[in-house]
Amino acid sequence: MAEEPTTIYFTGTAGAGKTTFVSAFAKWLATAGYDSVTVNLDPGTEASSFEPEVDIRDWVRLPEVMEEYGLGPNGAQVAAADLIALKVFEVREALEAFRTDLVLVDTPGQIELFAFRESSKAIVDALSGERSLLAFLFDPALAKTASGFVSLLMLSANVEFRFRRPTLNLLTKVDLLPAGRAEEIVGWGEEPGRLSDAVTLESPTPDVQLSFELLRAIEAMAPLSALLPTSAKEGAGLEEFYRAVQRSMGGGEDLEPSHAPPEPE
Ligand SMILES: Nc1nc2c(ncn2[C@@H]2O[C@H](COP(=O)(O)OP(=O)(O)O)[C@@H](O)[C@H]2O)c(=O)[nH]1
Ligand SMILES: [Mg+2]
Repeated sequence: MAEEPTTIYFTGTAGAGKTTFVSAFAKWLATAGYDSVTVNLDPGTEASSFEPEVDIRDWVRLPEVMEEYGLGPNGAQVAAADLIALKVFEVREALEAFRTDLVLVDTPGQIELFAFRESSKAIVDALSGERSLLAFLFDPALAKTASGFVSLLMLSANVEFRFRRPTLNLLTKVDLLPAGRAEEIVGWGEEPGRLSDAVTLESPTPDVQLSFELLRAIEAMAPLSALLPTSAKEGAGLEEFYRAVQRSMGGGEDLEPSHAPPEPE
């Protein structure tokens, strides 16, 4: 077991599939013999199928924030994002009760509450050290068009830039895409030329120049990282994601379970 666990923050637009993916990935890890601890940092989550080991709702609950501060749901989300930062040491203490190699952190549904608030950087720094990375989830509802894909790439680069941590890009819910579509989208990430062609095809107007400039900026900012196709519903891409995490943390392709079944005597 490593001294410091690897912490993965799952981020992406609302409904991209963060909570579902964290839940499915934790189950896959357990089945494959790896241990992990799940942390929910979304005070508004209502997913009942997912029972995280550490839950921010033990300290900050959206309905209570709404009532206490006289706020509507949106205002309460923003207030809660900062209240969470005040509870980060409680979260860390709760986490320290677990000995694990891998911590999976589900972040608030609305990405701006995580990506664009100073408090989130404080949370990430308090909860994890060098061995931490981000998983940015591409919702196929947006990623299926070339312009939507470019927008998500920008957002992913933005998150990486803000948190200064390695960022793995995942395409979620591929079970919802018609045959061949996931491959096409993944291809856009592999070859910017194909993406440029798709952008032009989609809107052959003068505005397309802007998209090209954006594309060039993305290419210059960071090499396009491969987009990993996944489906939490069908369990697709979970092992590949685990391998990508290992590689990203310099652990090579070592897939030895930390808790192999005991040898018979
Ligand atoms: N078909 C399908 N639906 C999914 C998958 N992952 C998530 N969903 C659905 O997408 C919606 C949003 O998922 P959720 O995990 O709550 O997204 P979050 O806001 O990013 O946490 C829910 O209705 C999920 O059931 C998947 O792999 N396949
Ligand atoms: Mg969620």
